[in-house]
Amino acid sequence: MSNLISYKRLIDLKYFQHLFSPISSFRDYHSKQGVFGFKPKIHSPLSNNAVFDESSTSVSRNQNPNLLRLVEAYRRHGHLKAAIDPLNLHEAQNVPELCPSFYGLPDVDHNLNGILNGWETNASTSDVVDQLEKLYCSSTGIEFMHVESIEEREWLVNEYEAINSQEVDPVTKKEIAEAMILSQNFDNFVGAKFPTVKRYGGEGAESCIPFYREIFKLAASFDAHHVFMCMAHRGRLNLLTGMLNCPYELMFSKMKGRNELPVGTKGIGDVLSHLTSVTKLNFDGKTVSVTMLPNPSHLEAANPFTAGRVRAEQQKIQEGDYGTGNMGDRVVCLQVHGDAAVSGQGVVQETLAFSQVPHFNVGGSLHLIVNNQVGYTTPADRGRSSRYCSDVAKSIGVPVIHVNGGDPEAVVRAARLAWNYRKTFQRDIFVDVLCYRRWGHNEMDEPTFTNPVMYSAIHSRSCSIPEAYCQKLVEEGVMDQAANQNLLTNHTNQMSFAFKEADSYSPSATPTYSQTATGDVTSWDTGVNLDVLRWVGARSVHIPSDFSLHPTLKRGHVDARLNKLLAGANLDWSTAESLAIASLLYQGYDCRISGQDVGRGTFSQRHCMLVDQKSNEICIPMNDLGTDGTQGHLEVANSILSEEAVLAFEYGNSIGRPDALCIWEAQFGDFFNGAQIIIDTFVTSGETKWQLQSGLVMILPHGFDGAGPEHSTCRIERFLQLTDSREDVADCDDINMQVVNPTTPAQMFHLLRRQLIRPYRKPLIVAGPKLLLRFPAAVSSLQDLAPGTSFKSVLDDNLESPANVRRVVFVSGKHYYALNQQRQEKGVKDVAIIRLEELCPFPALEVQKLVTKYSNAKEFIWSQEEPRNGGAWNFVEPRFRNVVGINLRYSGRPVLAAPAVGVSAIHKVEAANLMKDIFSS
Ligand SMILES: Cc1ncc(C[n+]2csc(CCOP(=O)(O)OP(=O)(O)O)c2C)c(N)n1
Ligand SMILES: [Mg+2]
Repeated sequence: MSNLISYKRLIDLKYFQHLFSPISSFRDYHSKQGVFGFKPKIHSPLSNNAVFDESSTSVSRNQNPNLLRLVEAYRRHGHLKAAIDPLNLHEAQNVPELCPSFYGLPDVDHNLNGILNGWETNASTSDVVDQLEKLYCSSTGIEFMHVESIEEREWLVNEYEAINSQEVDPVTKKEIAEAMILSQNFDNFVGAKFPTVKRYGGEGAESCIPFYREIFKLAASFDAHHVFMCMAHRGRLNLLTGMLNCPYELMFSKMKGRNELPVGTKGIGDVLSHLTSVTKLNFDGKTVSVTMLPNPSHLEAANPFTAGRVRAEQQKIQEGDYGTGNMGDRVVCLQVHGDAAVSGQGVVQETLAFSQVPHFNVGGSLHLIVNNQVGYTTPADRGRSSRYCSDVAKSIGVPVIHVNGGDPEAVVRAARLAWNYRKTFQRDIFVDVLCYRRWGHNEMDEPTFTNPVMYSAIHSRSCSIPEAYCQKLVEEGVMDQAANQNLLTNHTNQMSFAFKEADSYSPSATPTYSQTATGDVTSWDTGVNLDVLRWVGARSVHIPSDFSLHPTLKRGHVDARLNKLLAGANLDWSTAESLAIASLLYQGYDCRISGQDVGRGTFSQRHCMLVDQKSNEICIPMNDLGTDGTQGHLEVANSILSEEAVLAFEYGNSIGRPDALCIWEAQFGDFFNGAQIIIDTFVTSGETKWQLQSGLVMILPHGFDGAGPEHSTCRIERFLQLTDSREDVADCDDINMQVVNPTTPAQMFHLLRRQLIRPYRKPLIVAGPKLLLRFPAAVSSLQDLAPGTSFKSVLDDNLESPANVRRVVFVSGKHYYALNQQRQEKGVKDVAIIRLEELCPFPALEVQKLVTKYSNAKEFIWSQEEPRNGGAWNFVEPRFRNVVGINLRYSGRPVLAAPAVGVSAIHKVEAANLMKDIFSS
């Protein structure tokens, strides 16, 4: 629908009301009432305001359609002509739609009421064009006509035209100039003192500093109490020291190669350009906390992590979907991107894709693109297929403001518009600041090898952006040259002092969660009173009387669970998982389970979220345990089909809510590898690099059942390789993450509870069940969950005569059941099968005890269903040899290029061979 038609339709009030009808009709997520962590948005934010003056506005619009078309053309296409490149490298584009003659408009007077903001009287066509050129084709170009909602577009027109018609006040001008000149001074100082340090300076992009300042200032003035931000390397050090109170002593100490962590801290630290800060800023008596989160070098990976961290904070203070007000009013997400990275990295799209999705929405993120028009050596036309580096924003229909970084006041206006838009609509918005990069990718890199024309423009500039702006303010009488010089001298003195102090600087401790794991191996009583378990178990399937439950679920889920609880036996996997979660909720802990289709469960096993068969309403029974409000809450976050961004979001959430159980489940185990970046750079190494403890649980359905190369394995070998378990001495609790392959529901129950009961946090990687979810032998009793019970890292066999055992088979995961079944069928009595339920930390002590127990055994075997180059073999073999002191024989599939064969007949032969190897000799 063209805008013209849409405006005409506005005369019809019925159509108008239809536009503002509940958004839930478009995105109803099954629930009109909402569930924990999601409140349906019933009214659009402005529905009570008169955005349109129905009578006069529409009449004048309809009386002068050609003028409206011209004005609309500027709003739609003005950015194509805007002077947004400070290097002026591109020829101005001729845009025919911006000529009055295109619409047959003579230069006559028009009534502008309702057509051009702030112009209520008559004006000539040429006056209108002048005004439109100023608004839409000077230092700022805005793209917003792709925004779906007419209400938002109207708002944007009004707000943009109003903000861009205002003069920036002299106080702000001075603050802009000072912030930029100090940033430049920092770069000059560091350049002189540390000529070989890669600082990825802010030179050429200094006008981003006033952007940050304006956002922090607005946050404080609107009573937002926390901004969480992520950014890559460019200008990061300038922001950290110049505005975020990162001590110069710390910065220079790090530049001198010293550790940013206090002496005695167990950790490896991170590189200079990943330094972080947590600080409070004060503006006009109002404060706001700003946290610069850590990030890995993998560009853009920190975006979803930041969003998850923000959402955790929002839950903590019960904002928006968790309580009152709008999401994002008090906790704000700011993401800073580079131009090449934002166009190239898929995680950007994934993160935007969930930005408006229930349980992932943070009330909109503010995005700044530090667009220096080059990525390493790659210029824009090689770095993307789209016109703008920000074009991914259009996939979610949010506005983009392109602004010339050479005009810092325009950048500040863009910041204001972005803030107001996000605050009003709780949606993302992008500000694309076009600037330049003074040096090569880093300060020692030679940029003219590859971009001579761009760098000839950069080198021939008569002065820098901060200098040009200060000069302008001096001419305007806003700034005093001498005072400016004074400011610089003081700043340089301050940095010189810090430079000397840096050698003796001792960094302060980074807060860690409660306690850190020790060098012990501990066991935790994670059992629960049986009456409590019966109660919460029954409530986990208790639904309101007027709820229309699917008959199959009534029988197979609700009644079946109640019967099992009554009998206290045959508890299946899903019941044990529910009991773990529900008992934690009962104790007041919150839980969040996220991933694709987790509410029902990929294998239709979980059903912690039930859907009314008549109304589509959702019921999450575990959120009503009948405890009079003392219980915690379960958030069921059925996610978009992403692994990387969603896992990073959950990791961020787990960092922000160490007091809550946070579970991410992959649809099938192997799909985790879409999130490998997050696993490598956050999950496995976040604690050692940044001292962040995460108790995130990753459930990865695993097991060879003939499903083929994919869907068979969670590549447990890769997780084991990523641990810092040692193969020469026994492991302890203080390991970077735990990797388990539990075989009974009770074991899963204890593992989940252990995550919260312990006073420290470690990520838990679970090779999760598929077949075992409903396997008759893989069941537990209530007694297995009783007080005094706990997770067992090794499960011994229960043979009557251990002394008769001649062969001990060590195994991990569901393969145990196949071996056991075969043993029973063959009546074998002298083969013991021992399950390693926890692979990392490697349970050397328990294994050693069992080796002693089966002292007459002649052979120790490792049997696995995975190919030899997969599974746990390469991990356990040296540990058995070096730590336990026995040599294992390998029994399993031969090496394979893919994890599993795709031909079921071959799979069956292989499976039979595994049994033969153990029991036929
Ligand atoms: C995922 C990933 N791939 C490659 C790199 C190597 N790298 C570091 S910076 C950079 C260029 C980034 O360009 P841009 O996003 O425009 O930021 P700029 O350096 O220009 O500020 C590249 C390719 C990286 N850090 N991360
Ligand atoms: Mg760049």
